[in-house]
Amino acid sequence: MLIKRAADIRPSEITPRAAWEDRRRFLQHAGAYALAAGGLALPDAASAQTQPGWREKLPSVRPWPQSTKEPQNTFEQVTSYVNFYEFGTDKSDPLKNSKNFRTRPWTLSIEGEVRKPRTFGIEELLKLAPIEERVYRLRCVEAWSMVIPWAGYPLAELLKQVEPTGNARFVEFYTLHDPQQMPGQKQAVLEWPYVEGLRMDEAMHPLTLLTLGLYGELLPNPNGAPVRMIVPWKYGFKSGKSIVRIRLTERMPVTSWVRSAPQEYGFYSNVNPKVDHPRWSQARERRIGEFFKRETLMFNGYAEQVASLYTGMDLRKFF
Ligand SMILES: Nc1nc2c(c(=O)[nH]1)N[C@H]1C(S)=C(S)[C@@H](COP(=O)(O)O)O[C@H]1N2
Ligand SMILES: [Mo]
Repeated sequence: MLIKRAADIRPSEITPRAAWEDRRRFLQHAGAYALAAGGLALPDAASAQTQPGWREKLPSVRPWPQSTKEPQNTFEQVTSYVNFYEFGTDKSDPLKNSKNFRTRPWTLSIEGEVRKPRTFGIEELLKLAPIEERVYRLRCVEAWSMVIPWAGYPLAELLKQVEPTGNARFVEFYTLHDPQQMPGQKQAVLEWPYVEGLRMDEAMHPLTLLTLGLYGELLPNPNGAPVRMIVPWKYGFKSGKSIVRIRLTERMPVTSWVRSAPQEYGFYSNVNPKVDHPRWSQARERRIGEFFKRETLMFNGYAEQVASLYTGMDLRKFF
């Protein structure tokens, strides 16, 4: 690896601007990077995705009555306008660079403060509880949003299988670490693997979705196949992709974004139009496909369901 931890990487790699700077550095060091990045130059965007799981129907999906009725973003938008830094920092990178990502076999282990630590195969996960299609809003901290028909079941269904102990106060989610398959991990954009976390009550909340599908099909690779989190009232980065390990802990996890830029990203990261990001406003957002910006709603529109989790907490302090 040529570039271990570039000192000039700006704190917020999550911003489009940072991604642009990244690209500029890429051009400046094109020769060196070409060697270092190796697998980044994968097949072009136009070529069809052929890996197993691409556009494969989920056997049975029942509608979820509380889905938002807002117009949905298209499959093409959801799979091509993507943040998944393991496959590159441009929105369009993951679609092309994840083409050969292998999601079978796949296991998810659950450990830490549980009475029955266990490893689940992906086939087991697909059968563990009835899969619902839940149309949720997803709002990125970069101030864009989409409406997406995810498929899955509450994470609580999985966690109750392993019997959390009384010491379990937080849940940590680990993305796969495999630089051979995930070329973005050859660059120190973040510390790998990607780690996210929730407080136990957030993890057990019925809106918190263990996500296995999208548009009635198995989760596409750019969106975190074969299993990811979706936490609809928090900024998108809380919803880790391609998860292989879940750990229940007594202490608050240090998440990837908190580690890389603690002054910009907090552990909670609830969508909150009143708490600006240090470098830009969070008051409004652009729905992908729309021209005019719309106002961002408290807790991304899920206040009625989740506000009580935070009673008595100063959400400017615990951002
Ligand atoms: N492992 C991993 N998970 C991740 C990310 C990432 O780069 N790596 N990006 C996050 C961000 S910033 C967002 S907005 C959402 C985007 O999910 P989507 O691309 O499926 O819409 O994934 C989140 N989960
Ligand atoms: Mo994001």
